[in-house]
Amino acid sequence: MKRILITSAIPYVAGVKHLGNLVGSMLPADIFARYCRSRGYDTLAICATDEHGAPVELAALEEGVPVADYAAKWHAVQKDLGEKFGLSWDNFGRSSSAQNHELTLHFARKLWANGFLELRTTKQAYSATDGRFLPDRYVIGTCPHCGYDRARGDQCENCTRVLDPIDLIEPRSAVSGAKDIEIRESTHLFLKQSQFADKLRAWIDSHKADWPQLVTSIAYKWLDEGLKDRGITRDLEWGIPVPDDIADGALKGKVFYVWFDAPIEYIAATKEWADRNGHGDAWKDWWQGGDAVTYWEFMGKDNVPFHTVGFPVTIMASGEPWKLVDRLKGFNWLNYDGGKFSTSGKRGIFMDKALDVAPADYWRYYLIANAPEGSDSNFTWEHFAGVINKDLADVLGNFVNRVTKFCVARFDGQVPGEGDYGEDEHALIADLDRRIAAYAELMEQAEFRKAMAELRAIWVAGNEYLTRAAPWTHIKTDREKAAVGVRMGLNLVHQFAHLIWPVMPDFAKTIHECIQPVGYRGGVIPFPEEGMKVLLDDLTPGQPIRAPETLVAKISDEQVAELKERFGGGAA
Ligand code: B3M
Ligand code: ZN
Repeated sequence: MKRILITSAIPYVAGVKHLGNLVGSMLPADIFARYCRSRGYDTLAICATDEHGAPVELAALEEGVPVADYAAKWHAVQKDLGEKFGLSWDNFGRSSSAQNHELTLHFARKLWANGFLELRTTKQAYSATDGRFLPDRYVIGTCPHCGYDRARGDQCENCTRVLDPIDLIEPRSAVSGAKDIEIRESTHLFLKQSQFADKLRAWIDSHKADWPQLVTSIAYKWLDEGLKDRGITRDLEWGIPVPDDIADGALKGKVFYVWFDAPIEYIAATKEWADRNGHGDAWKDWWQGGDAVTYWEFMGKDNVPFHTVGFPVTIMASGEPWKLVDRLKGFNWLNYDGGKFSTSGKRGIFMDKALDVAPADYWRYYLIANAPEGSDSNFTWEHFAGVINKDLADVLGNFVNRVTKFCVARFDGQVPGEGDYGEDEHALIADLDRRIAAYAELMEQAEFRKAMAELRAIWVAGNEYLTRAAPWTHIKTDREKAAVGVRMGLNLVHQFAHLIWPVMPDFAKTIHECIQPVGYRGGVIPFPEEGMKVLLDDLTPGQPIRAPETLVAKISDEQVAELKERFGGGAA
């Protein structure tokens, strides 16, 4: 049996995530995980909150609460919102867990013992006004590579290059705006990444065919610029403390850099899952399972360098057989009305507010059908309303309503058994067999936009069939002919429920309960393994069905205007 391990980039714990964060990692990971489960693959989906690092420490400072309390509060909020969006993680962990402390120390000690860490004295930004060392990302200034004037000291979000604060032109404190940034000396642990350049290049070469070009081009850009050794400790209080047995206590009072321990949390969150559920060493079978496990990662493009260089080097340097990522699915940006989504600028739509506007499934479908795969994509309220109204209301919802309502009205709400399928039905079945196979293959490869286009084409084919079969016309003259159309239509409705479950689990459940009330106990709605064949025999003549309440409510022009007003718009 296939074993599929899935992680999505773990969101920083500070605050509520916006839809750009959702579509770039957590949502595609969930849709892929559900698809794998629907195929019966042994699947493990892992996410967590990223709880260390300067932003969290500083956000807690601003709220005036202890960092641990701050992190616990927002972890709970994010978990709740994720669940409301149907994100079906096997574990949504916390990078501050005991398991992550333990595993991060394990890796650090291995790397130290293997000679891949060394002490270096660094020059570090310090602000007398702020009275503290300033973490990299809290120094802002102009990027020396592209000239972007709000580049952060850890990375330029414009050109994605990784930076050091000291590289920035005209640096200032992001905490206070103070320009009195002085550079002080501090000792830190450095990971000798440069020694892994050849190994990394060979590994990335081996994935040229199965990683998106977006991902390999970012990885090569990094290698081509020459790999720098990277500091993996910080002058912060909140984080995983460096133990005294590394470097004889030279790093007392310092913690590991958040980007060192965050990817290790993928493994630790798997151990959290095993510990909580009494699965013993199963977490190790996932992470040291060799080729028996296929490991997929999902993330936005800004996280790609840390997953094609940083984390792989940690694993390679450990000398232990931990899995390297097999399939790395990276995403471009989703923009909001022509500008960036921005957490700090509160621009765009955030996960909590989104659910006040529309149910989770509307968002899941809209976002994944327009996912920023090949290039950035752009959210507008008009576009959102158009997709919901056309694809979900006119095509999917209307089909389900037409067939079920007609069956209730004219066939006592029972699957009609009269008549045999004719040429048109058999042609449709053959067509859908092909389309379902194509949809499955696209989902296997996590090609979401194309997969959604195929799914939509399947609904359209159903609608076109129903229009041709026109049971509402034939019912007056030829009840048997009408019965064939309705039976086929109901089987299609049933089929749709199975096909859409990975994307729209709530709709799938609603539809499935109407059409096949017996036998379904919730949970996974399996993929129709053999195209139409299996499911066509599933509905027994005489079996009762129901019509759902209006499945998809349209979004009117007035609502669009109101939403634009409420959420703001116009170019950033
Ligand atoms: N927390 C960045 C982000 O939320 C970071 C990802 C960590 S993945 C190990 O985009
Ligand atoms: Zn730049």
